[in-house]
Amino acid sequence: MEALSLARLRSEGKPAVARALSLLERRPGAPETLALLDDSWRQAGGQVGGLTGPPGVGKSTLAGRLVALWRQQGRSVAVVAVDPSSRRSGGALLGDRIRLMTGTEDAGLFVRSMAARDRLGGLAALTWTAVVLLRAVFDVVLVETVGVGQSETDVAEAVDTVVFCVQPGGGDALQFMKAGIAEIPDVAVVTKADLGPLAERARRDLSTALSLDVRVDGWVVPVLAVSAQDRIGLGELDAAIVRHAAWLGDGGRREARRRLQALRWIEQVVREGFGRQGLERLPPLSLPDDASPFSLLAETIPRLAAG
Ligand SMILES: Nc1nc2c(ncn2[C@@H]2O[C@H](COP(=O)(O)OP(=O)(O)O)[C@@H](O)[C@H]2O)c(=O)[nH]1
Ligand SMILES: [Mg+2]
Repeated sequence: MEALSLARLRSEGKPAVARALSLLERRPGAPETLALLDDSWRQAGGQVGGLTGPPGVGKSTLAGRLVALWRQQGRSVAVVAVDPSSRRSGGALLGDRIRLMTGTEDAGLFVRSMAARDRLGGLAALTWTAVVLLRAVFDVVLVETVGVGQSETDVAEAVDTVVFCVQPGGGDALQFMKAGIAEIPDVAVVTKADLGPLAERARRDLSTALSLDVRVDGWVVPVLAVSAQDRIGLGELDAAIVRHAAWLGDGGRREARRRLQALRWIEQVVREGFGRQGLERLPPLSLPDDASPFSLLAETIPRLAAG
């Protein structure tokens, strides 16, 4: 079969994209995979958003609404549901829900779920390469994680804009401060705003929690209330995401963020393949403007393997 190129993914659409993603999973080190990822890295036009927050907070429902909105705007969309538990159900459910909300056969919408890998850390690493590929093909990529443990920081290391979701009455704002992840969200959302005063109170708590820390990057996190059910605040959320994208576009912030993610990804892959000792032997990494992290890793691995 002819090699999968970005041009082919764009012209053949979803079936070719699905084949490319399974290539990433099955043959991550193959020359064909490397070529595809190098090209994707250099043609990274798409915006990448991430939805994170505890299970049940309303992420999938909100994802469905956002996707419908973006499709109405004429933007092509890829959705990735990341489920660190071994069940595939979460992602499949998301797919069903989104298809229900947007119509069954939409060539401009690609939905894919990723379940746990056997090895620790493997899922996050795979998610990132999938995101790199998808953002070269689609206008928007949305990643939904099942909010347990590591996944908040994992999603921050794969996307441009992290939308952090809490629900009314959950005491989440407090937990969130305790967890010390105030640097993670780029946009904060209280879901289920149709629940009334409880939602407004949660929004105030979250605003207060976030204002206690001035972020080093200088971005002021908008705190919004939305209801996916009653379609409240969706336009405002979209506008906040667009504003963050514009902010990232200023002074090369997006490229800097993506380069940092790339270096983290290399470290992750090295840790997975060579353990802690491998990491310690890793030479200091930097990624020049025109370099691809995939080629950098491919050059680094034989050196580590040689010891
Ligand atoms: N009242 C209300 N319920 C919602 C809203 N959005 C989602 N839900 C409900 O919350 C539950 C969990 O939603 P889901 O999207 O699966 O959450 P996820 O686990 O974060 O993906 C479901 O029963 C939804 O029907 C909303 O805007 N208002
Ligand atoms: Mg969900």
